[in-house]
Amino acid sequence: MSRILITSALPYVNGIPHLGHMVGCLLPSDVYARYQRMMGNEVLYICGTDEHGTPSEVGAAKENMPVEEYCTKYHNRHKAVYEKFNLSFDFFGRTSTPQNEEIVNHIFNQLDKNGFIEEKTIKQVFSIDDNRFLPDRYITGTCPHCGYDKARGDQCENCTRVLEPTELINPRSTISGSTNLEVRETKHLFLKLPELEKELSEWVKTKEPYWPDVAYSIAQKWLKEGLQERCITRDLKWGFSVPREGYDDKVFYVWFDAPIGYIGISKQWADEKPQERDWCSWWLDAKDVYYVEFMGKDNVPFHSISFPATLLGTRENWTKVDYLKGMSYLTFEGGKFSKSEHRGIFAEDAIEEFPADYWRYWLMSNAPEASDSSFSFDSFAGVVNKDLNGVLGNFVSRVMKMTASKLGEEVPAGGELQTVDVELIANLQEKVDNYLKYLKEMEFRKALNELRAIWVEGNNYISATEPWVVIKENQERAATILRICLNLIRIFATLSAPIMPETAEKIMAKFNMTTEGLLLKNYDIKTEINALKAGQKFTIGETLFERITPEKVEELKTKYGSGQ
Ligand code: B3M
Ligand code: ZN
Repeated sequence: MSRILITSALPYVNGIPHLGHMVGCLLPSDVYARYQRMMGNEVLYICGTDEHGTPSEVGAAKENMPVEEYCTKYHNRHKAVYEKFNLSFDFFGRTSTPQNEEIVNHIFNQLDKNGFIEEKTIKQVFSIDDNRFLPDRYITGTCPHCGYDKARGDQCENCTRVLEPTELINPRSTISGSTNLEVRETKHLFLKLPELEKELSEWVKTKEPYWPDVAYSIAQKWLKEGLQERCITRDLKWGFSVPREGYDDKVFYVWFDAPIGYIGISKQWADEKPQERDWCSWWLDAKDVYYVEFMGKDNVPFHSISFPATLLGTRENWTKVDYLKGMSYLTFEGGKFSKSEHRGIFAEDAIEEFPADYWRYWLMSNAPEASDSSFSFDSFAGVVNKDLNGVLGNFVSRVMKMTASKLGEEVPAGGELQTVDVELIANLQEKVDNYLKYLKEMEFRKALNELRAIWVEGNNYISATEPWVVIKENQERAATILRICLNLIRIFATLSAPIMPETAEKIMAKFNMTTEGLLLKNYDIKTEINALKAGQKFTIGETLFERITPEKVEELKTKYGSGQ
């Protein structure tokens, strides 16, 4: 058994998650965590809300609320909606906790002790009308690299470059819109990335065979351009205070404490049950831990460069990322999801419209891996109707109804296998091996293609063997076919469990069983095809998936701003 540490990028607490966030790191990490648990491995799967920084301050001010209260309100909203999507975090915590502060301070002190922190006087943009410095998102302007006119002071989300507020062209205050700005001098602390560049570069090189191209090439691009010193403090009130004299009006930069938050949240998890949970064994001198991070591509520089450099600079043996799954973006019909423009469907609404598994299946089938992908209600309805209702749902109900009406509501005994059955087993084994290989490699689209092909095998088998015809002359042979088909249903439930946990549970409930204890390790169709024995009762029960009608699609398009 191996130990697999999995983190999903920590969503900003102020952002209401939309489908793009769901598929950008949360869902793929959940599928992977479920897969690893079903492989019999020990998993620690961590996520939480990223709470510090300007977005929270700006959001709280807009809602006229103390920032702590604001963060709690939105943290709870995130938590609730992720539960509805069945994200199986071992713990969903927060970055603004005392546990995280303790680890942030420890890491900062280590970096300082080892000479990787430097104080510098720098020029910052000060807004005269707002009477404050404008760090990060408090300032908006045109990106000097790509010309995008809504680039923020810390990063351009269009070209993913990390920026300094003073680099922006035509800058304005995000708070007041004022352009009455001036540049003033102020002191800040910097992480001396150039001094860590050589060892970081060597460390990144060892990852070449393992990291996906998106991640490796972003890291390489940064290293090629040469690392700059990174400012790790900000002129803000909301954040962790900096243990240095003269820093009363400053806090740590959110991107300094957010990735450390993975560790802080693990400590929060352990503190709940200190006798059972040892966060240190996952994070310090943990030789047997394989660490996988999931994130959107704009987060890759922070996870492949600044965070590992921060950990390297402590001269302590912190667990660093082994595999970094950087995802591209999901667009809404080719454009952006936007709450303010009522464009696109957000997670809280999505889950009111359809069960989680409809979304989980569509999103994972269309995961933006090698390139961006686009959501549309036409595609969504098409996939639900064809794959879920038409292929999987139809197979389950057809087999159960046919068996019930011809032979009764239990698995029939039947007789020996024939050539066509043996061929089915061989075909399935090949597809299952591929499916599991793709899940292991986090090639989600390919995995989902294979899963669909596995369900199709079931439909092909029943069409080829025609048990409804055979039964007229040879009841035993028909019973064998239906016994195989009923076992296929259980196999489909097991294989689908990482992607569609609720559906897997519903299917197993038809046999009066649960998904507990189902494993994917050494998955052998020859054995699994005989798992349900003759006499095992089943109930047809409810349909697994409802068709989405063209009228419903039109209604959804109007409601969520398609074609705007
Ligand atoms: N909150 C950015 C984002 O949500 C940021 C990720 C932090 S991961 C440590 O895209
Ligand atoms: Zn740009």
